[in-house]
Amino acid sequence: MSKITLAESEERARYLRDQLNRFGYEYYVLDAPTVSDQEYDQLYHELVAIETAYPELIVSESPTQRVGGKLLSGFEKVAHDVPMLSLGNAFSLEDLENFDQRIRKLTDKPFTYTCELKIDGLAISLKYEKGIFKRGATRGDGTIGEEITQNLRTIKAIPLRLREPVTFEVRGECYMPKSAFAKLNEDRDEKGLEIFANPRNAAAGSIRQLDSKITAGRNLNVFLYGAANFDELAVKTQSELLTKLSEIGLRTNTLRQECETIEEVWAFIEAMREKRLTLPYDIDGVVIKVDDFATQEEIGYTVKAPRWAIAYKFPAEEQETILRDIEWTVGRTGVVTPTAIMDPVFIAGSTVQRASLHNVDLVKEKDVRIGDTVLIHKAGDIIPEIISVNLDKRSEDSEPYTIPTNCPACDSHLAHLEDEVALRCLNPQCPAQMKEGLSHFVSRNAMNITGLGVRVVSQMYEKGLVKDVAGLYTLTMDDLLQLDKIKEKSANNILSAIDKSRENSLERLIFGLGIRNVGAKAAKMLAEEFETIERLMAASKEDIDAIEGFGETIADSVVQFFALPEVAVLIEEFRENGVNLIYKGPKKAAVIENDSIWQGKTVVLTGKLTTYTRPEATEMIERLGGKVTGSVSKNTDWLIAGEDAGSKLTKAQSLNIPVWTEAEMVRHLESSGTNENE
Ligand code: 1X8
Repeated sequence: MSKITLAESEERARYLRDQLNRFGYEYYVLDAPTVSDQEYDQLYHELVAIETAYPELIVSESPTQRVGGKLLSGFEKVAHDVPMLSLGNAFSLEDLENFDQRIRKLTDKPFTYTCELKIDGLAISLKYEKGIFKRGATRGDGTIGEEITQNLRTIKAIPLRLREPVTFEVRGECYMPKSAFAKLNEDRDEKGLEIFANPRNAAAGSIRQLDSKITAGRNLNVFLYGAANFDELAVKTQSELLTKLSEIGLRTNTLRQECETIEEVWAFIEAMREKRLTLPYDIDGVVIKVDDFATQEEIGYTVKAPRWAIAYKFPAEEQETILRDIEWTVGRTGVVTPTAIMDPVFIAGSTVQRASLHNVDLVKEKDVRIGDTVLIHKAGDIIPEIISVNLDKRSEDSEPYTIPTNCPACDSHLAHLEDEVALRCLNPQCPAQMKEGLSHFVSRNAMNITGLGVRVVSQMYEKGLVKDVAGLYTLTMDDLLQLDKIKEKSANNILSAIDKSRENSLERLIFGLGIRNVGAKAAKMLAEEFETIERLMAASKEDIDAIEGFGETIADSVVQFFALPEVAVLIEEFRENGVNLIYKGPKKAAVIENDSIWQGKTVVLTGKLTTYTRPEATEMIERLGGKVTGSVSKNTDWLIAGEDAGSKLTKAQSLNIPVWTEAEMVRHLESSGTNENE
C-alpha cells in the first residue's frame, strides 16, 4: 500500500468508521447483517492500519477503541440523575387483574398496555451526549450505581456513536446468552475453575471485572427498554420509545405486544411461557407497562416503583420440598442406585416427586437426611435433581442417613468396590438382578419378545414360573394364566412372541445374555465371527481379542462369562427348547449407505447408553457417514442423551440442538440398514 496523506487518511478513516458502525447496527440491532465477518474484518483492519500510521485520527467512538484502557483498582460510584426504580411483582392472573383495577381508578383516560420480556440480567444505564457514548453504570441501589463505562464499551451491541446526535440516558439489561454461558462454564470446568450457577451470575461476574479485556471475552449482550431525560427523542409512548431506540442504533427486544386488556396480556404471558425454553437468553417474566407517558405520570409512583408498571414473574424453576425417603434399586449388573422420594412439587412444566441421587458417594457428600428441606431443579429442564439441602430448615433432631449395608432385594452384603462410586450387590442369584436380566433379555434389541413388560416379568419370576432366561421357553398356557390380568388372548400373544424369538439370529441371544461390556454391536460382531454358540464358547481370549475393534476388556468378559458352569447349563436349556444358536445374517459388514440420515451429520453422545456401548454406537454412526465428537457446539446436529445426561444436555438445549433419546438413535441406526437380521 502506497503511503496516503493525512487528509486522505482522515476522510478514509471517517468512511470506514461510518461503514463499520452501519454494519454493527445491521448485525446487532436489525439482526440482518449485510456483510460477511470477513468483509467486516477487512475494513476493520484497514482502519487499524490508518490509526496506527496517524494516531491523531483516533476518536473515542472508533470501533477499534472498544477494548483497551487501564486496569482499574475499583469502580467509581455514580449517582443516577433519575433514580432507577424497581418494579412491583405479580405471580398470577389474579395479581394482574388487581393491578389493572388499581390503576384504572387512578386515571379517567382509556389506555393500552405494552408487554415486554423481562430479561434475567443486570440493569444498566448508558449516557449519550450528542450521540456519543459517555458513561455507563450499574443500577446499584437505584440511586447510586457503579461506573463501568470501560467494560460496557467492550459489548459490541452497545453503539459508541448513535445514528442521531441526541443527548439522553438509555436503560436496559446486560445479559449473557445461554450459549456463551455454557461455553464459559465448560472452559472454566476444564481449567478447574468454579463454574457459574446461571447466566445471570456469569454476567454479573463478567461486568464487574477490573480488567476490561476479560469482560470483552465474555460475549455479553444487551437489550435496551427505557430512558431518562429523553425530551429530545420526542416520543409520547413506550412503544414509540422502543421504535425510536432501535432507529437510533440501540438494540431492543422485538418480542413485545401492545394489549388492550389483561386477558390479552395473559395470552402474551402464556405464549412467552412456551417460547421461553427456545429463547437464546434467560427471561424471568414479562413486564407490563401503561403505554402512554402522560397517563403513566397521571398514575404516578410509589417510593420504590412506578404504579403504572408491573413485572409478572414466572414460577421459579427451582423449588424446595421435603425429602421423605431414599429408595435403592438394583440394576441388572448389581449396581445399587439411590432415588430421592419427595413431597410432590411443580417445576418447569411438570410435577416432580422423584429425583436421581446418582450414587452412594453423592448421598454421603451432600449429607442428605430424611425430613430435610431440599432444593430441586431440572437439569436441562428435564431431569429432576437435588441441588442442595437447606440446612437452616433442618430439624434439631435430624439424624444422618444410614447407607444400606445389605441388598434391598436379596439382603446379601453390598460391596463398595474400590475406585467405583457405586454400591454393588455381588449375588448373581439376587432376584432384583434376575428380574432386570429377564427384562433385558426380552427387550426390543435383544430377543424382542413383545408383551412382556417389567411387571409381567417380575411376577413370572416371583411366582417361580421362570428361574432364568431359558425358563421363558418352557412356559405354558397354564403358567401364564396364573399372572394378574393375563387372559387367554394375551397369553396366546405372549406364547407366540416367545415362539417367534426362537428363530432369532444368534447376536440377539448373545446381547440378551447381558455379558458385561458386550453391547448389541459387540454381540453382532461376535456372532459374525464365530457363527455358532459352540464356537463362541470354545473361543480363547486371543481369538476374541483379534476381532477388529475388540480389546482385552471385552475378551476377558466373554471368556469369563462362558467359563461359568451355570452358563453352559443355560445354553443347553436353550438348545433343548429349540432356540436357534446360529448366526443368520450376512457374513460381510453392512455397506455404507450414502443416503443414510447420518451422512454428514455431527453428533455427540452423552449419558449412559444401554443398547450399544459408546464405542459401538460411534462406529455404527461413522460407518453410516456421520461424525461423533466429544463436545457440543453450534456445529452439532444432534445430541444423543442416554440416562443421567448432564452438562452436555444442558448445553445442547441452550443452543437449540435437537436431542434424541437412545431409543431414537437405535431406531435410526437400525432403519439405516446396519441390522440385517430383521
Ligand atoms: C427491569 C426489566 C425491565 C424490562 C426487561 N427486563 C428487565 N429485567 C423491560 O422493561 N422490558 S423493566 C425493569 C425495571 O424497571 N426494574
